[in-house]
Amino acid sequence: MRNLKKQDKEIYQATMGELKRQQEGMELIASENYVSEAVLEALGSVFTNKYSEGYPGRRYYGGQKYTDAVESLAISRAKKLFGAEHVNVQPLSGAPANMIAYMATLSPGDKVLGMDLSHGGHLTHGHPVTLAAQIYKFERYKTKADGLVDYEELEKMAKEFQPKLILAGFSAYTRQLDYAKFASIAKKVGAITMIDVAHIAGLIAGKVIPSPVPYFDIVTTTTHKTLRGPRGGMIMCKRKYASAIDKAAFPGFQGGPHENNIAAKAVAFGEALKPDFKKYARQILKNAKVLEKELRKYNFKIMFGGTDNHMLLVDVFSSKGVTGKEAEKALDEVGITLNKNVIPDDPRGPMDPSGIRVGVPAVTTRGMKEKEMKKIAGWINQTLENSHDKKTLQKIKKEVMIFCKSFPIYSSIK
Ligand code: DSN
Repeated sequence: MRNLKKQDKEIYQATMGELKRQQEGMELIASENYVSEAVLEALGSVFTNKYSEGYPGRRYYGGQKYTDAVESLAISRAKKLFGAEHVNVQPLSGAPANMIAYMATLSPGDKVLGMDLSHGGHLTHGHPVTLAAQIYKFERYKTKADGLVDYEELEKMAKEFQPKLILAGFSAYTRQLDYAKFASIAKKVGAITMIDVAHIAGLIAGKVIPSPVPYFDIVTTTTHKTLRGPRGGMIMCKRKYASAIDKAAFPGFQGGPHENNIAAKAVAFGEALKPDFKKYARQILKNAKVLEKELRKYNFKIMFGGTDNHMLLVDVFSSKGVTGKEAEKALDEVGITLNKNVIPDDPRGPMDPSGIRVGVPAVTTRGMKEKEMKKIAGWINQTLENSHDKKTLQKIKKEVMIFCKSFPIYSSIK
């Protein structure tokens, strides 16, 4: 980054600080990952200079030879990766992707049945603070005590509520969804089906968990979580919804697409099509399982009955007497980054909930395996059992830093 270094010391220093933080810290935020240097290069490319409203072959401005090429490649690679009938790679991120999907399928006032936030759902699936909740009418289904979605209740709610759209997908839910059940309930009430796979897109692409693509009308995702691409969104859908989705993305909801980001998506999809990505996805599942087993040994209460994907929701308040906020802070102090999270029907508030969410996609990218998961579980336990003991936290911090340095990332960036 020699130009940045010469021209803008403040931004250069902040960037190097963040690089060091990522290199020396243990990243356990379930929605984060490390992209390849090729993805970073595409993201920082000259495509950032270009306006390209419209779609390949039908743009509003001239000079689209290369933007058309990268966007077409991104689309065809995504289609191959997920077996989707239609793909739109323009959504700027997950929240816009969901808004675009709502806009393409619903009219103001229409009803949506989505997953409750405290049971693993996402803000954009109808939380009252969002714009979507002001435009559409959301009802929310929950999970049962065994951690699985309550499909009986979902069917009952669908019959009573008569939603136009049934929404599956999540931000903190750790179990495999029964896609066929969603599709059959939706069919009974004549609802459109939508699933937000932002968290598990990489596991679907790596073919280590079942794909919802054949079952759902609309599939939204981000590209920067398990899929290990640049920050961004994407929508896949059945041919029937293609034109409505494209129109809702542009001109309905967004302006000019970010072609540098789309180029980086194409690079990431190219990587995900390679056999190594399957190995990566398989290792994510193994790592999450080992982490679950180890944390149980330390008497942590694991929510939803365990994990079938890349993350765990842990009730630290009932297990260790520390709140989610205290746990996040103490772990931050030792260089382990994760987020506080509500647990189902959390008796505590969202700013200081009972739980933490722990994810393994980033550490798996660094090459950490089962053996390393055992160490991580040990550090989490030690930290939370000694959260007020500065000396112990300092000792753990040093160990975590030395450990992370032995799994290097971005060593060529200076
Ligand atoms: N931060 C992302 C997640 O964790 O799901 C999106 O909100």
